[in-house]
Amino acid sequence: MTQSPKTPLLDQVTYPADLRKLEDRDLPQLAREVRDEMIDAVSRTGGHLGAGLGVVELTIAIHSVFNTPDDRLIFDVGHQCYPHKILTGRRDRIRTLRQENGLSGFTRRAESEYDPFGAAHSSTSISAGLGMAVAADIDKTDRRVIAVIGDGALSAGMAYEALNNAGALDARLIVILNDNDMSIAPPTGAMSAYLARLASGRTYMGFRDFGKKLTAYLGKNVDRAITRAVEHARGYVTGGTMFEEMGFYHIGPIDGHSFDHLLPVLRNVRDNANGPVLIHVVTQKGKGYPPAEAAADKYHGVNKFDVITGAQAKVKPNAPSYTNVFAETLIHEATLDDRVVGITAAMPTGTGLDKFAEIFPLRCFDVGIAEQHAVTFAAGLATEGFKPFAALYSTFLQRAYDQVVHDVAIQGLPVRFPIDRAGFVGADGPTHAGSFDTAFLATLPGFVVMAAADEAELKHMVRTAVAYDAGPISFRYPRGEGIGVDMPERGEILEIGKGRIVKEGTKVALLSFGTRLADCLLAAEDLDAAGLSTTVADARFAKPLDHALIRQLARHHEILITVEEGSVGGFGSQVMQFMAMDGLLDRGLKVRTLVMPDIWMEQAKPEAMIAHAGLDRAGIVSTVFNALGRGVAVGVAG
Ligand SMILES: Cc1ncc(C[n+]2csc(CCOP(=O)(O)OP(=O)(O)O)c2C)c(N)n1
Repeated sequence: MTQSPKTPLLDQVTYPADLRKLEDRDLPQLAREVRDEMIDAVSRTGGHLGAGLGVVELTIAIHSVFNTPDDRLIFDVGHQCYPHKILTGRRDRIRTLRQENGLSGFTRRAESEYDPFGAAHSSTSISAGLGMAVAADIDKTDRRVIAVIGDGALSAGMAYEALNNAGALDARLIVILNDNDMSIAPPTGAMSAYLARLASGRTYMGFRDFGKKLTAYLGKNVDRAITRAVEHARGYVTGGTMFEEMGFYHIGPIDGHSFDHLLPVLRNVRDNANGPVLIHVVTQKGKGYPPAEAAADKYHGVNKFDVITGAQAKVKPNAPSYTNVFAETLIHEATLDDRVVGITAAMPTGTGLDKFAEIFPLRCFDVGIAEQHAVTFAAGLATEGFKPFAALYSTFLQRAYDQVVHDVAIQGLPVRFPIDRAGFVGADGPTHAGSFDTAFLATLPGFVVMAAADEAELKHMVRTAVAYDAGPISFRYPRGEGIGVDMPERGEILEIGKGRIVKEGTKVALLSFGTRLADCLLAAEDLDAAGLSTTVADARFAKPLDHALIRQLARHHEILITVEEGSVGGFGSQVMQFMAMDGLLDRGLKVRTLVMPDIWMEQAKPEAMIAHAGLDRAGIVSTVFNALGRGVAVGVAG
């Protein structure tokens, strides 16, 4: 955060074309200004800080050397794209990041022509880039395609599928491996050790050999600057690296914070490379902001913070978070049952399994960003009588669907799926919303699918999952804190497929699946007050459904409303299917299924998203009134 005495350059740069007018020697100053701008913006909005700070020089260098947006620049995950947004016409909106109606926290095609590919889930950039490179080839355009991917994202299988394919196609694709030796947590696995070895200097070759190889490969025009840069970075890695074996020309490691290193290498690759090239760039996550550099997580994701001290705003919780309740309950159950093991795919803190790992280091596995592998790995453990808890966010479980179907469900293996971040997640927007898990799991024969209505229910469900060994079982719970209910000493083992009536009435039945139960109870107060006696039930299970409960609600009420924070095709659809086949719809019962709307809802506060979806107290009440042909009573549903 050094203050520059010179006149600000950033004010002269709205688009990369402006940046290309600057001299190379101006770029370090521009980098300082972009960093300051980004730190100030994120201090107000919260968001991903460390990753963006680490790629300021790299982002500037790419835009200065390549002709974006005609040349395609793809950021893997996209959480490091804030400097890119500042430099591509979005600086004036950078303080709206992740807010309702503001800029997305990730790259988004709809937002800018400088974002040729949207992301948020990791490890997609090489595949997408390869598609674009092949398209350019077929179209005979001279376009370059650059994919920037982190060392953490390189732990996912999809990245290797793409590398393998790119090598075979000999496509003109430039992959920049942004190696900061960090995922969200420290990276795990043999690949990260391999990259560290490459970067450690032991396998470096002299610059003369690099020059010779480069000349042979690129054919022409290897200037002294590049050999100097490479010498300075201690060079080109000896032949036979994994990337070379896969058909890539491999350059690096080079210093990703030095324009002297970056610019000549990028220019030479731009002008001369005809096949796939991988440039290994070493950067520091959180670079240039001391509190981030010093933090264990390099300020991967932050709340609003004080720029001077780096202290993040802390919201005092009223109740424990669902993630904590899950982790603590699992730890408790695991002390009583030594077959319980935990699995996370690069999200130890986010899932709470970091706490589990502290107590049971040998029974907890961080497999890297590898959800597919996580699920089949869990299946393997289950075949040997272990009780694996594959703790994934709803949105990331999507990636492992075939593994869930083929490796777990068809074989009836008792893998436990704690599904965190179920429902709306707020600032991360549609890529991270936990919308579809109930729909895609409840269709699978033999699966047990649960949702916790509150934190005490979550405790019951963890214990139920430990005890249930007859096949796969899942339980979903949202981001954030619980509602402050009394917590039992230990969870109960729930009867599989049995819901519960929480409040009895006679006219309206609200059947909730998950944490919308609290709003159903509030809605019931309003409905009772309006003379509509209301029953509220917590289904607990979307599969197997509680047929007796549904029959009872259907037969003894005028109207039945299902409520869930999930997509169509989930709980409500399962209930409708059952009622249709059971003849419960034949006698004039009014039914409504409240689900998330059929749109990709942009980021906003979760409460606003729930209200917009009509899944809050007011939405439930007005659904009942509309169904009964009554106007919404003033002062009741507001
Ligand atoms: C499929 C998937 N799983 C998990 C995540 C959560 N996630 C976001 S960023 C990240 C770490 C990425 O590490 P790396 O690629 O090295 O980038 P860095 O943040 O270090 O720049 C993870 C695990 C994700 N985005 N996508």
